[in-house]
Amino acid sequence: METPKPHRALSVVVPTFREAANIPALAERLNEALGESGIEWELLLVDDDSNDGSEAIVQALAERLPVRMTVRRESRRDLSLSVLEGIRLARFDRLVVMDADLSHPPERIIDLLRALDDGCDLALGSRYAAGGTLDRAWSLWRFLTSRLATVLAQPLTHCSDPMSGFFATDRRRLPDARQLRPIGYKIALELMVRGRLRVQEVPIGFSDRAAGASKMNTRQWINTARHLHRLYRHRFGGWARALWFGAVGASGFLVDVAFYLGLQWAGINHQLARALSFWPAASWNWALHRRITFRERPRRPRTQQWAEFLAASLAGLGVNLGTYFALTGWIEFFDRHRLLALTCGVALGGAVNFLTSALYVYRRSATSN
Ligand SMILES: Nc1nc2c(ncn2[C@@H]2O[C@H](COP(=O)(O)OP(=O)(O)OP(=O)(O)O)[C@@H](O)[C@H]2O)c(=O)[nH]1
Ligand SMILES: [Mg+2]
Repeated sequence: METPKPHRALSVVVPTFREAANIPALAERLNEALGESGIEWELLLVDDDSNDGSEAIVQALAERLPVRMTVRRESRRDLSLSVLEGIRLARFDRLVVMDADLSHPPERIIDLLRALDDGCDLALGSRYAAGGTLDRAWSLWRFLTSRLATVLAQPLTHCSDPMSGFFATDRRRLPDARQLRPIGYKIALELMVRGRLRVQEVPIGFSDRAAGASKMNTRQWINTARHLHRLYRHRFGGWARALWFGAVGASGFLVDVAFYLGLQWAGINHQLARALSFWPAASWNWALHRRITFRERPRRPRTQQWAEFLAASLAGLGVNLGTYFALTGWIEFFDRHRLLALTCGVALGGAVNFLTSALYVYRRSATSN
């Protein structure tokens, strides 16, 4: 057998939370995938205090395979911070990061390493690159949310699957951990954006988790949104807030339409449905701005701030409609190009809404009431 070449050695870092059912199969498949390559490897599991018997399973496996587990005992679990911990503790500089649930095929690691050897900083396992596939078991909801997150990350990177959690890299090419501020699940995105890494994508077949339950929940989705917002501000500075404000407004429009149609479906006439659907949509926007867009601004009493935001939204709506009526009523050019008038109204109304929000509703000083 070929003797292991130390420079090709590899640490496989895997964040885990309640993955006892998947760990043995993961270690075995890694052993099969890497065993014949001559690559010296270790599997380092970074566990968020799962308390599900994982530690005992790893101890038993460690008698035959190069597997170890480090346990974080932080008050709040966090996938990205677990991965960073693993990167710090790994025995080798060459790293692969992947999930424990066998969604990421260990057999593709060799291809990721080949791409890394070709000279990129990070080789990314991609579901959406040509040749990549998704599990058919994905629900429509999961597919749509995944695609939405991917689209929102597009201005930050040029790859087709920036939300992927399967990648190979070299620790020496990564930015210093002190420059990183990840939150939640998207550690590859954090490394690529803040480290300005050269990325090469490798298509993979992504399967649904082999066993155990998903750890993705509403809090994690909010964390993903907060993370994206942080990266936007890092990349685009102050403009990112206005951009983000617009994106939240667009999502509010969807809520508006959903309520408008839902209420009519429940038997309410269209004018009343139109008048009612404004409130949940504006409340949705208010909540997202409070939790994400203006998160660092001082917290003020909810009801008062909510009422102020609704007033600001109504003012924005007034400017929006007023602009449309004025332009189409008074200027013949706009009467011939009404969509342009509509766009001007939306832009002006949005600007009014943004400015009143930034300067008043979510103001910096909590004492200027
Ligand atoms: N250390 C740590 N690992 C986590 C945490 N949340 C998830 N993980 C692990 O991160 C990987 C990805 O989590 P998943 O639950 O598979 O997330 P997902 O792939 O988006 O969703 P499903 O595949 O549908 O379950 C798995 O190995 C999890 O065990 C966490 O808070 N801390
Ligand atoms: Mg998974």
